[in-house]
Amino acid sequence: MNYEDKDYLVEEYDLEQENWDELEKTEKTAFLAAIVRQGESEAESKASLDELARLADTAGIEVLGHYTQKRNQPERSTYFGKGFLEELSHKMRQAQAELLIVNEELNPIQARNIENNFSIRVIDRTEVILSIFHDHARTREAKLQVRLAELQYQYPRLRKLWGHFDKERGAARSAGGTATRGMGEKQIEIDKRLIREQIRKVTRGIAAITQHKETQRKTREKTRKICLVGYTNAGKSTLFNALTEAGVLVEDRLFATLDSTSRQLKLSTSYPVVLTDTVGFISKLPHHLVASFRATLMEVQDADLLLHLVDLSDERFGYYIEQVNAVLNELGAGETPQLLVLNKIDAVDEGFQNLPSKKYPDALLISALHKEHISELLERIEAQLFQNEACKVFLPYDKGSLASLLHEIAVIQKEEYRADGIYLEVLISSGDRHHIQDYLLT
Ligand SMILES: Nc1nc2c(ncn2[C@@H]2O[C@H](COP(=O)(O)OP(=O)(O)OP(=O)(O)O)[C@@H](O)[C@H]2O)c(=O)[nH]1
Ligand SMILES: [Mg+2]
Repeated sequence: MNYEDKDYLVEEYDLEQENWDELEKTEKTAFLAAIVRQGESEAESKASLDELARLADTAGIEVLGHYTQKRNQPERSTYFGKGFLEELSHKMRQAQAELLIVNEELNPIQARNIENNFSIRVIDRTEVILSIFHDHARTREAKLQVRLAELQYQYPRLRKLWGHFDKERGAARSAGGTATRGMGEKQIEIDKRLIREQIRKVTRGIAAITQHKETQRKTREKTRKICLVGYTNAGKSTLFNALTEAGVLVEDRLFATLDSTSRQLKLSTSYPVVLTDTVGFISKLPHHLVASFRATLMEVQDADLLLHLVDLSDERFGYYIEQVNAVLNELGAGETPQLLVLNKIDAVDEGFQNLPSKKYPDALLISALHKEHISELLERIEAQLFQNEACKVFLPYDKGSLASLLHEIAVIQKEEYRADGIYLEVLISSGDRHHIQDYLLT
């Protein structure tokens, strides 16, 4: 396949023509519900539902109540028990809640049964997250990735996603109008073949992007790569801006960032270092989304160092750290060197600031917003990245090219031109030590 062919394939899936609609979310009020399993504490399930409420809020839904049912296994055909659902249906009518949001992914049969047997319009946590991603997607790459996750979610369900008001018409149109639909057809049914076709096209579009990134990556082989990772809303973009003055969008909402942005990071050596801001993680992140966002998350897999940013002002920060590490493992980046950075210390009472250092002795405390302890952070990054060692070197004058290389890759602390050569004191990374092996002074 030559270049033009590939370009053609990218053209083929045109998101503008495919209508990247704002979602039409007709339901604005909801009840939340979750199963509390044996061994799960009251506090855990409350925190998890609070997070779902925050997701709902970001998606533009007002939460009117939440309910939990204690059971060890979800009911196979309806997720919750029958009595619980009957009562819920009644309460929802009373409170005029239009939607039920379940805190886990429902399988297609469960969702259908809840809707049909209990007259409850139901969506799950995954659909809420997908709708937020849909609304926040700006670039072509993000849109393709979101679209892929949506299609994969839809495929076994054959029903429209929440807010995708007119999607079945869009699907028929983009397939060249091959599907003939009855004009008055009210029941929404999405043809599996059309979804498969779209999945193929979107996947090709993403593959082209991945390939392009791969090429870029190869040209950057020598560059050291640092990636900002963390729970959504931890302050990654704020720190990214503080370090690079890039002006990335910062917002107090979940999933403000969907695209990764990379910038040169200035350290004390002129060795090229690139810093990347990425999409935030969340617990129970839909599996399809992680898979779809592989192209965006390539930077994470490829990083020499991860800056794991944590919102210290949120009391659940320890849990978030675990969740982020779980996603990193899923991405194959569990073993990448990590620097734990506890952010938002300005929002934490001074008395509490030292507590986490017992559990996380290597962590660094900063405030990205107020640019506090940023220079310490840069020093730590440099030390971790290069594992710098102080060395004394004596170079004969015919090794002038090595001297200029040292100026690029090391921190020069002292340089003297003597009668028979150049005397240098340098900070150099362990990886670059071999350059000066033969000229070291002990
Ligand atoms: N008090 C305080 N707030 C901060 C600090 N750093 C960031 N914030 C706020 O936290 C919110 C989220 O910041 P972002 O930088 O958008 O967070 P993010 O991790 O990029 O979030 P996503 O892109 O949604 O995953 C914003 O309201 C920031 O102003 C800090 O050091 N102190
Ligand atoms: Mg961000």
